[in-house]
Amino acid sequence: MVSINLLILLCGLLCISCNADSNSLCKSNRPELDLQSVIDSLIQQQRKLCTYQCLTNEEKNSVKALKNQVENVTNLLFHPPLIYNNKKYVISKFPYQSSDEAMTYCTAFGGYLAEVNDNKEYTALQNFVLNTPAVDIVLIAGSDAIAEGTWRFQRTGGPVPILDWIPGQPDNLGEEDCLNLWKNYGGKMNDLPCGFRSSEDRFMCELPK
Ligand SMILES: [Ca+2]
Ligand SMILES: [Ca+2]
Repeated sequence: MVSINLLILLCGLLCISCNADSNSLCKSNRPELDLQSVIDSLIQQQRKLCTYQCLTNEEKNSVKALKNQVENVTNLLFHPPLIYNNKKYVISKFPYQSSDEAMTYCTAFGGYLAEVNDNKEYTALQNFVLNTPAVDIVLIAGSDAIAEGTWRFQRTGGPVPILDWIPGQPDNLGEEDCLNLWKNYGGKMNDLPCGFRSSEDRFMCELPK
């Protein structure tokens, strides 16, 4: 921060000397520096640094308290998390009324319904479901509501790259357009209704670590 201040001061002095003598080296053939914008950008950077470094102890304690509160609420609503690949995955301790409602919960915690992007992540999430007690069916991201049989992530619209169905699934029984991992079947995939199905069903969020 001290060095930024020094640089700002030097820039300021250079500006003054340029204005005082128009024939000085400032008016040479060298391309002109837009000193004002350099200064503006330095001041802006200094402000950014300040948003963290210039907090008072009282403010830092408020931030800490708020983080603790979020953690306490998270622990109330979700089973202990899985940390994988710089992400945090959590399974709800309560059912969902719809996949939209589940997504709203995930969004409220800064994330989204867990999206399986590759085989390693799939294996990690399967094991997470298998190792989490009192959980059987767990909703994750993926829907074929728009075109039956074409599975896409609700958030991005991108295709679900890994589809590893339980034998006999997807059966679209009644109308099943949402994706879940089923512990009873090794944590493999099944289609199930996007609305409320059972008070035993849970959902999984993918959150920033
Ligand atoms: Ca379907
Ligand atoms: Ca099914």
